[in-house]
Amino acid sequence: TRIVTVGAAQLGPIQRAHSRKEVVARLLSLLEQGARHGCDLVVFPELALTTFFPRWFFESQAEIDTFYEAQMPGPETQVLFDTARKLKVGFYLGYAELTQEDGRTRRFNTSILVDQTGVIVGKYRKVHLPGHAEHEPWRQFQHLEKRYFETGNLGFPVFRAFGGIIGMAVCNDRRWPETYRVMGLQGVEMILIGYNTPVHNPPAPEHDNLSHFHNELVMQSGAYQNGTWVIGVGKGGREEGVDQIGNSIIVAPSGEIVGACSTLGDELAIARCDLDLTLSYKNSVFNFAKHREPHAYGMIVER
Ligand code: ING
Repeated sequence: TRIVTVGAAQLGPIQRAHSRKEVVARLLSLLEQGARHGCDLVVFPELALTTFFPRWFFESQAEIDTFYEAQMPGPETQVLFDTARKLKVGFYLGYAELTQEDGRTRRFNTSILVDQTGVIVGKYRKVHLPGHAEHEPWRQFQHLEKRYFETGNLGFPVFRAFGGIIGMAVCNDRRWPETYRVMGLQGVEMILIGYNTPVHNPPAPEHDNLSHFHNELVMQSGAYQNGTWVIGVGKGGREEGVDQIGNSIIVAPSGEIVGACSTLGDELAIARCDLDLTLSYKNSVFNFAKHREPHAYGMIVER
């Protein structure tokens, strides 16, 4: 057995008025709670340092950029890394990344994996950006990720950490089977996914009553079909007037939900995840080497 004790650290609403200092204090409290309960790894949501700002249309780039981190760790987040090292508990953190690359300013919806020595051992940039790029006033609220972020340019990498092979995804990525399969083909044993998911999806309100079902469906199938653990951690509650689903879950390679949050606030759900449970799926029904037929799948990667 290779047990990784994981804490799914769901966050309640982060209102616009909440400072990074206040939010980091909430993250710290969950990280310390996780350490007290023997967690090796704590998983936070997508964009976990600020409110979900793509729900608004902003004219001013300067105002938009107040929601990004130009350094990671930066002055307000350094304490998370110091605490990880002190308590020997790693974490996944979703945040808005502002960076200079290829001689220009880039903006990504990013997640990092920090190990138990407080070192960043992995980075991912969200590939599937939902929503729209232009202001759409008809919507009860905007979803301007295609305006505020570039498509991730790191692919779907996996990282050796916590005694296994760990991958990351962000929010909408979890709804696309390709996300899991690309990491599955790299032998992933645990996929960490932070999300901010509103109950209401303006383009398809008829799906709203299925928001929890769809959230669980995609992560349970992704886990089972690739023989991997999946840890999905959301924001919950009413954030700036928008209800978020919460519904954070810990899914085993069998597809079974073995841990879950049951509130819409800051809450830690913990499970002891044996990475060796992946083997009975990777060596039988989803033995890719024996059973996959890539020659038949070409259409999936055509533009
Ligand atoms: N949010 C949502 C998500 O993919 C969404 C967008 C909501 C899609 C509801 C479909 C239905 O979970 C982010 N941030 O991707």
